[in-house]
Amino acid sequence: MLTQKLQDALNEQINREFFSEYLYLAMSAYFESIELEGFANYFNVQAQEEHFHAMKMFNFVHDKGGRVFLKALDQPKNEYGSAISVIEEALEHERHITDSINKLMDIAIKENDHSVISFLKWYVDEQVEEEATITRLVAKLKMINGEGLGLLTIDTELLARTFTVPVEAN
Ligand code: OFO
Repeated sequence: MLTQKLQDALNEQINREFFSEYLYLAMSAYFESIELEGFANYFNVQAQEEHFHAMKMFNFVHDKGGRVFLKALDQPKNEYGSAISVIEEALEHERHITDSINKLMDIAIKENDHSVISFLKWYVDEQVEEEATITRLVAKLKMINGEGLGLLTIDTELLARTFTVPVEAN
């Protein structure tokens, strides 16, 4: 069983993960509109990861005998000024998600629910990787001033990214 407080907090996080999926799909669509298909692919894959994050939590709430209540998703931003501004906003968003996972963990600790604490450790670790990946991308884009041949080279590299279900989650 989950306490009401934990169930509510997990439901809020499920909404944030689905919003992340939606946000990254909007970013992917923006990159499609400016013909940067590698960046579009990167965010399309990122959106699939977010769907996985949301569903992993969705299933966990049910496994714990709780109830999932889906809420409305906010409208994501659809227009951006440049590739680098998208990546910087993605990094900002991931920092916000890390903060929300940490707050969720704080609640699980206060409620003394060891199964939720154990479950959330996967997300704590995942956020380290999420932030590191986007931080590197921001750094690379700054090195090339976010334009020209460097931008096209990174775009080509990002075409190779594919979604794979995390091994530890199988
Ligand atoms: Fe679910 O980690 Fe990004 O938002």
